Amino acid sequence: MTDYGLPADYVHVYSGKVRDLYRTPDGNLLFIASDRISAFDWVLPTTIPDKGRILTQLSLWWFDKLTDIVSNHVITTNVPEQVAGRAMICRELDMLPMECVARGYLAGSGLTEYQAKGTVCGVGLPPGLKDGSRLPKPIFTPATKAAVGDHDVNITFDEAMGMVGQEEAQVARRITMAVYERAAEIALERGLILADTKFEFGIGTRGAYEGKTILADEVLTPDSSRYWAQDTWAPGGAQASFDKQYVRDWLLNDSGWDRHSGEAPPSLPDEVVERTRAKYIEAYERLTGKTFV
Ligand code: Q0N
Repeated sequence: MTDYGLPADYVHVYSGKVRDLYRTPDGNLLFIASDRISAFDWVLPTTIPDKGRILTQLSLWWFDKLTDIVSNHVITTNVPEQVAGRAMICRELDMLPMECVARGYLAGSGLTEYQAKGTVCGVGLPPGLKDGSRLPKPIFTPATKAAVGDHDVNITFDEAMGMVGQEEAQVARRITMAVYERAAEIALERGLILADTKFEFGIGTRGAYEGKTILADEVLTPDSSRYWAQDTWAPGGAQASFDKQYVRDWLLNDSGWDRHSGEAPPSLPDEVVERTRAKYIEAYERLTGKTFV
């Protein structure tokens, strides 16, 4: 958790690998995107300048593209000056205890399960798919949230129903797939494949939001999604990560760090930081068509 020098009446409630949550004086949540970056399940000792602002602005742009499909938790971006541009004041929701993932392509934990069992989250897939293959149609692949440092665990739709109830699981699946299809179409118009993406939902507790399923967290950022450049996409091996490829390549090939040693990773050289920052900005600018300032 970073010390943002917030006013004393903002109380820290949670920090993930890259995000920090505070309670505001009027009982809402201040959701802050830090400049921290993770790789190989570690938070790296180096930050990426402007990353929090880039991802917050991208997430807000996406929320606005989705309001006809689902309401979101954002109340205002009028936040304390210390976190201007990188934070949102959000409604407090009763969060669903699962991650809602949509996949249109095979990669990551989806690929791993497919290679072992021919399924992803219990959904049967045709034989012959490769790392990076497009799926016959996009699938809903929920996962349980793991504690910081642990991987999320894929679950079946039946298990999701057991956790949140049949009605809520169906609503979350319907919204997840509708948002994925909308976002993938927009991304492709900009030359980007949205291979998969992860959402968090909560249930509204008061007023017009009471009982409604609301989109929370940050959405459709390179941290919550796999974006691939369409012009270099080639199934049959891992695709270049749009944002973290320089970080992973340097850590694996040039840093001397052994990721299986249990040792924390080293700090990143300036060139890797700058190239990584440029990829986050490129994602923002390609998707939104706006210049990042
Ligand atoms: C909330 N988290 C952590 C990944 C893990 N609008 C909300 N209302 C109530 N609680 C939360 C939100 C939001 N967003 C989310 N903890 C509380 C789970 N996430 C946080 C982001 O990083």
